[in-house]
Amino acid sequence: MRATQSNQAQLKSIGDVVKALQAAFPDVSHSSLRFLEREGLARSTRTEGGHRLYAPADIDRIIRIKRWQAERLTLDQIRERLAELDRLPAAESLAAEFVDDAVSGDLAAAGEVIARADQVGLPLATLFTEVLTPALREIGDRWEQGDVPVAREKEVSELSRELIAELTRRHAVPERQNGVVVAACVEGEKHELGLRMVVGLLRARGIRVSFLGADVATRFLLEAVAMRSPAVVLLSVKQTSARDALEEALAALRDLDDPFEVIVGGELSAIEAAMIERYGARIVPNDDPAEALRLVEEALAQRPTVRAG
Ligand code: B12
Repeated sequence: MRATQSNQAQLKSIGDVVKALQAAFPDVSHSSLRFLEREGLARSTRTEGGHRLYAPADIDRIIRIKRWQAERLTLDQIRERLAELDRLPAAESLAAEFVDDAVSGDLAAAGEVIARADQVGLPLATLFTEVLTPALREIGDRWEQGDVPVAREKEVSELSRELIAELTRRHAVPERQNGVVVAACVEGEKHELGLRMVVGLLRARGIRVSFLGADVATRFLLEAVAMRSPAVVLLSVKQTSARDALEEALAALRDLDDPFEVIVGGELSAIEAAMIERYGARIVPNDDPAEALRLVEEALAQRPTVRAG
């Protein structure tokens, strides 16, 4: 398959993929990736000159294969699991199944939808952004219309928090030593599931994250920055009412004059883009967690040494 111009920016060369994966999977090499492709397991696209390029989904697939190899699955067993993955219902059907189970109160079944999809290798980013996120938004809409009681919405939020934490732990790979990310929801912002997903994706790439969770007062954010000397600070803001807290945090971070990058995500970030940029911070295209991963990787690559533990 040839690489199109639109997805070119996200593509990595075979050398970059080997470098990125070697800490977690020391046996990954140019020849092992070519071997997996000859076996019909790994996928890549090609440049005009015939060089292999890997999209994020291709890299997720390789990680999945390497995990299964580490669990001693044979190539045939891996082939079977990958075929199961290809047969998995579309993300939107999985989201609908999750919503139905969750709204009817069968939280175990809702959790199973996610666990099963994860087990056959649906990429973490897809599980997060194409299954759980739309499912939670749908539940929020139904709650707003009075179709879902508050107590049920709270149960489902808590289940989702547990699922995201579990998936994050399961997919985490050994940490690279090239910088830390501090991640927090601004003061008053209790919606933390989106940022949790971003943290999960970063840890799945071996990026070290100090995650402070929901509703973090600016003084504690500054404390974390002093403690960790991060290369990147990630902030999340969803509710309109948290706007002033965001501005306070951005002003305080700018005053530190430290060489870290500030990246803001969450639903309010696009609306407040002008204010955010005034403080020298940036927003993430489409508020997309996978894009955040790319921006963080870029920032870490520019600042390769760890300054503090
Ligand atoms: C779950 C939920 C809660 C849970 C949160 C639990 C938790 N641990 O996070 C609880 C019960 C605590 C809650 C409380 C409230 N909620 Co609420 N909640 C929701 C709900 C149903 C889902 C939110 C969610 O988790 N979505 C899933 C996540 C994964 O998606 P996301 O937040 O959209 O994030 C995505 C992106 O924004 C991005 N992202 C997020 N952060 C970051 C950061 C970076 C760096 C990047 C790159 C990307 C990124 O990643 C995600 C994937 O794409 C929404 C409904 C909706 N339409 O969103 C209402 C909703 C957000 N809540 C709302 C309200 C009003 C409230 C309350 C005020 C209700 C009340 N009266 O008490 C309180 C406020 C609490 C507070 N002080 O913050 C409103 C917000 C209106 C507004 N825009 O201001 C909504 C939209 C419901 C509605 N339709 O009215 N809520």
